[in-house]
Parts: sequence; structure tokens; C-alpha cells
Amino acid sequence: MKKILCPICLSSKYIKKIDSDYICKNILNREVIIKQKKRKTNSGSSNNTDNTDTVNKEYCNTKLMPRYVETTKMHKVIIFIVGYRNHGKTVYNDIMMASIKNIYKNEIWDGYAQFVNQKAEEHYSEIPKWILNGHCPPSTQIKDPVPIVYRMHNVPMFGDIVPMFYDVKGELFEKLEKISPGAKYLAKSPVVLFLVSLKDLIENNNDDELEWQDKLHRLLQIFDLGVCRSTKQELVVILSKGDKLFDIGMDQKVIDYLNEGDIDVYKFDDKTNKKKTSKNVLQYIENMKNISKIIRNWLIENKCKEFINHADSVFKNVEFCIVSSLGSDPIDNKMHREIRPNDPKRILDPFLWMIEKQARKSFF
Ligand SMILES: Nc1nc2c(ncn2[C@@H]2O[C@H](COP(=O)(O)OP(=O)(O)OP(=O)(O)O)[C@@H](O)[C@H]2O)c(=O)[nH]1
Ligand SMILES: [Mg+2]
Ligand SMILES: [Zn+2]
Repeated sequence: MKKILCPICLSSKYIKKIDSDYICKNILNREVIIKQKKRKTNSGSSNNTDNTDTVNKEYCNTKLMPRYVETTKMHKVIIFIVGYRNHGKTVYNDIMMASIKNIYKNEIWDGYAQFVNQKAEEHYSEIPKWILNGHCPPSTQIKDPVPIVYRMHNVPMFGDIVPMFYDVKGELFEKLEKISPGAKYLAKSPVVLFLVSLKDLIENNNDDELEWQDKLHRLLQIFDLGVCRSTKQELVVILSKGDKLFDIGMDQKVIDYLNEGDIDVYKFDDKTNKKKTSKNVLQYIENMKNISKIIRNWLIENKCKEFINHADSVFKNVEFCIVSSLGSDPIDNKMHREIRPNDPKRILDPFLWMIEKQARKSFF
């Protein structure tokens, strides 16, 4: 049987079945205890009884719900977005979750989405509230995240997928010394997501003297220094707030692609939909690749070559995409009406990149 992964400490070694529950008994301060033990042994102490007395063991103690345990064999997709404060991470995560719901409700995909942990159930009741009044959620305060875990049934061509959304405050990515609460999740994820609002990078010059291209590069510098990876990962750079990118002269083909991207574009009507090679899904992914190339060239033409060179050397593969979670620009973080299912644009492109890279391998 495949091992169960604890979504908090990302270890699968210490899950214990206690009565009918599965509980993670990983010791979080294990290293401190081992160090203490070694010190005692080296000092030649004759007392060989439990040397760990002086340190209390801190267990992870995460309780895994039965529905989560059932997803053990399914593809987990870690969605842990790296991005500065106010660039749109939380809004993107929430609108993506709402869109996942809409995609099944409106029969764009034939299946269902299901909550797999308590956090998902709790969070899901919060999303429609702000979507209905159009008032964006406040800045995130969390640094140690508990993921929201879903199960998506019957995703065209990919089967069942289990996305795990971790949302943290952007401050973590502003300074190297702050990144550590996110580092272990980012290190484990085969695909890393950067989310940047170019318009905000260009406009917010009050914090420091850096030019926007250098601020973009700085995000990568902090990731590269702060996250200890053992293998080469893939990177997807999401350009957020795409509705504002026309103003900065983004390539018209990218803007057109964005504007034509409401939720119906994910209707991959195709007789082979459920099989491993849906022509329409492959065509959609091909189109995403073209857009990625155009964005890459636009960035190179706009003096971001250093960022691209660095990213190309750190990652196995670097792709770009564009989204608009709200579809238009709010005034004082408030939309003039509720957000409707067709307002978000190309909202699932980053998700398709993720599953294309993380889940597809085992389907082919
Ligand atoms: N024009 C436009 N504005 C957006 C969009 N998405 C988010 N915003 C604006 O950006 C603000 C910040 O978005 P958040 O998602 O809270 O940003 P964040 O990256 O989570 O920020 P922290 O939690 O502080 O790290 C929102 O309150 C909106 O005003 C979008 O698609 N288009
Ligand atoms: Mg946030
Ligand atoms: Zn754990």
C-alpha cells in the first residue's frame, strides 16, 4: 500500500492508526532530541536511561480524516504560491476553488469536487460570502499554513486529482530570513508557482529603489537561497491581475488570449475526453505553450533576461501564463457587483500546467 502523506509535516513515516483515526506521530523536534542524545553519550555519562527527558517531544499530531486517507493513491498537487504581498495570491486561490466548483456545477466537466479535510469545509463556506459582495478578502496573516484539500473527480484526461492549497502571507517572500515556514513545502513540490503582478511591480516604487525587473529577480533570488532542493523542479510563473497588463504594453496576442478565456474554454468536448489522450486537452495545452513563449519573449524584450537566465538554470523548465481572477480592476479592493462565474479569465491555466507536469507522467 502506498504511504499516507501528512499534509502538515509532509512525512509519511509516522502515521499511526489509533482506534479508527489516523494520526501523524512524527516528532517535530527530532533533531534537537538527537543532538541532545549525542551530547550526553559523548560526555561519557554512565546514565544510559532516557536522555531525552530534558526535551519534551513535540508531535505533529495531525488527525487525518478518512476521506483524506482514501486519496492516498491519487495524485496530490501541492499549490503553494510564491509571491509578494498584495499581488493576488489569496484572491487567485479562492477564485480557483470557486471555479472548480462551477466547472462541475455548470457541467463543463462531468464529475464532482469534494472536500477532503476540515479546513476545506470551513474555508469553502467563507468564499461565497466575499464573492457575493465583491469585497476582496483581507491581507493574509498566516505563516504556518494548514492546507485546504480537495478531491477533483474525473478531470479530463487526468482522472482524479487531489489539489492541496497552502496560502501564506506574501511577507514570507520579501526577505530571506522570513521564508523558512514555507521552505519545506516548496522544497517538496515538483512544480513551483510564482505569482507576480507586473503592474504592481512597476508602480510600487515606494518601498525601495529597485527597478521592477530587479524586484522580479529578487523573488527568485530569495527562493533560490532560502529553499533547499534536492532535485531540479519546474517553474510556472503566473502573471496575475492580467486585466491591468494592457496598460503596460503586454503583447496583444496575450491580452486577446486572456480576454477570450472565461470558464467555458475548459469545456473539452471530445469523445476521447475520459481517455488518456483527449485531442482537445492536448490542443489546449499546446496553446498554453504558445502563450508561454510569447510572454517569455515579451519579458526578454523588457529587460528581464537576467531573471529568465537565472530561472532557466535553477529549474528544469520555466513556463509562463496569465490570469485575471476578478476579470476587472476593483476600486479600493471592492468590485461594483458580485463576481460571476464568467468574470475570471484563464483561471485554470496554472492548474492545468501543474497537473500536466505533476500528474500526467503516471498516466502515460
Ligand atoms: N485588477 C485586479 N486586481 C486584483 C486581482 N486579484 C486581486 N486583485 C487585487 O489585489 C488585492 C490583493 O489580493 P490578495 O489576493 O489579497 O493578495 P495576496 O498576494 O494574497 O497578499 P498577501 O496576503 O498580503 O500576501 C485584492 O484585494 C484586489 O484588490 C485581479 O485579478 N485583477
Ligand atoms: Mg493573501
Ligand atoms: Zn505530520
